[in-house]
Amino acid sequence: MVVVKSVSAKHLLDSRGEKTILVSINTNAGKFSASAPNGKSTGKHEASPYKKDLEKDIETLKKFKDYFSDDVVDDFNDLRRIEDTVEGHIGANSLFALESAILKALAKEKKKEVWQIINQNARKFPRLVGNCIGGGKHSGPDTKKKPDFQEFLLIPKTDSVKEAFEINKKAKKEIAGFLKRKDEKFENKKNDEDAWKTSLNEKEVLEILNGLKLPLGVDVAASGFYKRKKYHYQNPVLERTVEEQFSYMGNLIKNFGLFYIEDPFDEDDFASFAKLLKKYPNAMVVGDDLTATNIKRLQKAIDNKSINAIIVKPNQNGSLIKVKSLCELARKNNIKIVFSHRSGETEENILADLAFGFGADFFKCGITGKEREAKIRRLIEIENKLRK
Ligand code: 2PG
Ligand code: MG
Repeated sequence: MVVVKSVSAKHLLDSRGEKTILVSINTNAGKFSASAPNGKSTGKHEASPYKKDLEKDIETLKKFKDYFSDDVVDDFNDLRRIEDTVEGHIGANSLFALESAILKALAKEKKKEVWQIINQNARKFPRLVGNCIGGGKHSGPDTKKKPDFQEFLLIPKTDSVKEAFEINKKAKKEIAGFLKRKDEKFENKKNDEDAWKTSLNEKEVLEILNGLKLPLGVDVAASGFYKRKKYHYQNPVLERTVEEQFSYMGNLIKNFGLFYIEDPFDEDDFASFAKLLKKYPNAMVVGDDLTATNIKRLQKAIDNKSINAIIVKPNQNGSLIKVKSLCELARKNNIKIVFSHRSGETEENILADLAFGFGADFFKCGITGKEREAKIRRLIEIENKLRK
């Protein structure tokens, strides 16, 4: 069992150069740290990353530093004790980092891997979902012409994570060549998630990607350009009503054989999601901003038959106990689970253990960049050990 003797926290910079939290604990099993990532296209329903702000959470954790010594943690569910102590005092990012550090301590103390603390019998490897071209909020306000969709995703179908990673890296390189030919403004630049920046629009990008013969996905992140009941496209400039957005999404699914479509509508439009899923039951209709890793919103999506897949961003909720319940509810309702990085990432790799332990079907985590690769490599490490 683990006894948390003291806690400290400080800030560090994420891949975007923005501050995020690093929590360190001192335990009977040694010292452990974990950091949390930062989102940019944050859903309005996600839990607040900090109670008031980052510095205040650092202060609060300092104040609480001796409070945890009675909260003995001997298995995953004991994290609840920690949550009872800090509930209402710190935000989701801080709680996520604290619980992650405790899981690392528990794994060490029990001579296990972190994923084994969650589920000793986990055996299923998630399929990689890799962002190769980006637009929207992740490609910066300074980029004038860019796709309105936030992410264009490659989802290789193979049982091996290692092979999928190689396929995605190779495809991403190849894409640079295609972009050079089609996009006269292409400068080999990458965005927040290390995906290629382009001045092409979503249709032009999908036409290029279609040539790869890989299952394709998009994260429309539609809330980012939805205002006053209309979707405001910039490339080219045009407005789409909700009905027009619905038919446009349908056209893209049909014409490009889209396998995966995330947040095609505003984050409160459960009905349009449901309509799309009803019409295209073979596509993955994925909720991210819609569900915000929140169990009540998942239940609403289930009641409305809005989605058949859900993004799980543990730091969007903070409580790993709640993340566990959310995954159980999703699985019971045949909703695929997609564990996901954030656009502002650190080199923390616990996401791989969480995804594997919680039985994720997919792992959305970029393709290149040291913060993304750290997580994919950890998943490959688990694969190598288990498949030996
Ligand atoms: C998303 C995520 C990750 P952010 O919308 O799916 O790609 O973005 O972390 O900015 O919320
Ligand atoms: Mg998203």
